[in-house]
Amino acid sequence: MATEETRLQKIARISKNQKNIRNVCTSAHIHHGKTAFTDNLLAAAGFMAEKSAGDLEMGMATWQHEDEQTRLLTVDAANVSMVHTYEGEEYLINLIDTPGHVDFSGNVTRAMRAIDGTIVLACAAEGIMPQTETVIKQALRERVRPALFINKFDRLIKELKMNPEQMQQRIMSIYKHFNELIEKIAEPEYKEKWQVDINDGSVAFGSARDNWALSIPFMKKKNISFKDILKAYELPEEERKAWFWDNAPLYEVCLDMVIKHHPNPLEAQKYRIPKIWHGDLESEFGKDLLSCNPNGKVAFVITRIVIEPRSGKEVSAGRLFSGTIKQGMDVYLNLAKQTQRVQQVLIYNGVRPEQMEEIPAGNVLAIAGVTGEAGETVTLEPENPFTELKHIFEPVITKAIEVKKSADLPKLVEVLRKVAKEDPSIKIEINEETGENLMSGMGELHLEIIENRIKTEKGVDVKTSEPIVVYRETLMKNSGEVEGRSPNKHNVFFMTIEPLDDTVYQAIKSGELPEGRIKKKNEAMWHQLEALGVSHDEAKQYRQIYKGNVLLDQTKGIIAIGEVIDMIMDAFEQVIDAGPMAREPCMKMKICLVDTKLHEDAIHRGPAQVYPAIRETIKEGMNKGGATLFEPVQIYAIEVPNQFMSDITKMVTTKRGQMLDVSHEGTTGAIIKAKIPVAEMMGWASDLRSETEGRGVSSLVDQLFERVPNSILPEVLRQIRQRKGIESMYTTTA
Ligand SMILES: Nc1nc2c(ncn2[C@@H]2O[C@H](COP(=O)(O)OP(=O)(O)OP(=O)(O)O)[C@@H](O)[C@H]2O)c(=O)[nH]1
Ligand SMILES: [Mg+2]
Repeated sequence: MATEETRLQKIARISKNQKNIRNVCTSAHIHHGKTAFTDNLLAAAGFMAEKSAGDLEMGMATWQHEDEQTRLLTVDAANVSMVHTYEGEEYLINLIDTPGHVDFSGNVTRAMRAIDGTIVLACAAEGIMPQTETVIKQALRERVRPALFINKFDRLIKELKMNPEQMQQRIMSIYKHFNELIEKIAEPEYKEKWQVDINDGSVAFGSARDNWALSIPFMKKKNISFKDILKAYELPEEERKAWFWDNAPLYEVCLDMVIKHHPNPLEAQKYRIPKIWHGDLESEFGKDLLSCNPNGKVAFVITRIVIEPRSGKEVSAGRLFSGTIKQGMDVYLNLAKQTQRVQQVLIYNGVRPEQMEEIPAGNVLAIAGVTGEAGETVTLEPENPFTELKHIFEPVITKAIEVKKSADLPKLVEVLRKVAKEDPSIKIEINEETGENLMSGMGELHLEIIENRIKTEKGVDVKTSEPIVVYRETLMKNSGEVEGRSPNKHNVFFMTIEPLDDTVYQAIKSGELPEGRIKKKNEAMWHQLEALGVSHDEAKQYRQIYKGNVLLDQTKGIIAIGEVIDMIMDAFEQVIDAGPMAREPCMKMKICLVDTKLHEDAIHRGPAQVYPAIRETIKEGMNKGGATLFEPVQIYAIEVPNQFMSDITKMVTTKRGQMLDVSHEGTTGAIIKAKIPVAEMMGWASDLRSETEGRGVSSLVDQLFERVPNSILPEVLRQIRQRKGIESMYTTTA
């Protein structure tokens, strides 16, 4: 006798029907309502008690860490899956709820790899904010298609007391602004095609917290007007809830939008793969990826790792682009260059990962037993990996971290390794020599949360220093030819160093130009470089791209070059990681090996000879080329009531900041765009609060590196060197 299908069985069944899968995420400016939205969708799909859905105090279903509940904000991306019926057919919605705070926005970058469509939420009262623009950038970079949900509509009624006409105007203005951003940011092919359309249901509006949504087509179909919404808000609570549930159900309007407007994996992979995988599309593997072939070769990309605190088990969530992943399968990790075994295959049932025997291509899922890193491409045999998962911002705030009890020291190194794995936006530097461990993050809150998790979740008692800024070393002009000899004087290297072209640098920073050592005859990369304005001859000389710097081999006819090139690259990396001025990382340099004289005997040109020679040559070149320091600088949009304008202008200037733009919001407020060095940003949030009686809000718009002014350069250098206990290496000529 047939028994009733469980919810898990239903999810498993639909997971095999790729046409009926939608992989999506929420994305928005901080606190625009993503988690309330996700919670209410889960509740409607029967995964949690409806009563507590979207209720912050009761706890969001997707908040898996205590700190999220205490601070009432999302830190980690959360995967959930649910089933929705649309026009009589069942669909599996794999949804990732992403954090809005810019410190955690690396999670958004990574989630975008796993999904094909995003629901961008925008608060009806605040409108499109700087972080809204950032998430649109993050989506379009991965060819993820956006839809728009204008949230917190109730604020237009309760706080802004708008009439139906004003409401309509507000919606139209946010909708227009959203499309302008798509027009501005999208690749040429998608500028028009991916505009959202208020008349076709790719725009919805409503209240995630109050669990309702509408779109223009839905209003027409059900004959609902803006007046009806106003009236609904006059009803007593229970009646209002019932009215919304019957006439404007959030889950129905929004999930219908997802199903209709967002692509299924079969459609999406056709155009996403060429953007995110740079291998041969004509190969069998390439064809499997393009067609999302469940019977093809396995291709799974890890986008998020969770380490279970008790068992230490690593669960790697991500997207299966091709093949069927099975329990017990041996797989190859292309970055780690290792074969490992998949012990468990998990699919999300609501928020809970549940074990399955196998899951086919086109799904967001998780595997256990494999210890990779986020961004890893998991296949059956060595393959060309997916492009690197590069976040738009780099971690620029650093703290030294140490244990309180020396017995905990070995544990700390282990825990720091885990922390960096779970949150790849955290950068850890462990210095065995000095014992100084550095932890860099996106901002002060980021570091605070991680430090707290090390204490409470990982159980290591640590203390941290005041925040430190990490600078970059670079040079201002072409060094001309410089030479360096190995300690035994038998090997000579001739080099030139110059600032790297901006176009190439930007392409590396965005991840478009992959980093790494370059094998001979990488024609795909030559073409890419030529498109960036590099000559064909020079493109062929590229040997390595490392942390925004490049190494070129321009030597001719040196027979033994193949035997030393790896050592040269090692030494190049050593200099880039710790530059000659203050052991800060280097950026934006083009280092060319022009010629070399090598000892005939390999024994006299080993690492002990090559490493110091290359390091010395690069150091000499940087010196000749006007070595200097760059510092991280952030651009903020600061919203303040008009009366605080002059105080804020003063505050920006005293922080070595620069006003870039001022625009006025209505008649009462202004949005100031200002550029401020990170070194001066410490305590910014509380300064802003006190200057504006708590009414100023600032959000990060962009981040860049700029030259440290000459007037303060000697002092900055002195401080870094003093902290690191290093002698001055040389004084700058810049
Ligand atoms: N008035 C109103 N408030 C809402 C609505 N949706 C969410 N909120 C409130 O906005 C705040 C943030 O809600 P969340 O759902 O946590 O927002 P979020 O976008 O997930 O926040 P982060 O993940 O931290 O960026 C909470 O106080 C919610 O109660 C809404 O429709 N109307
Ligand atoms: Mg949230």
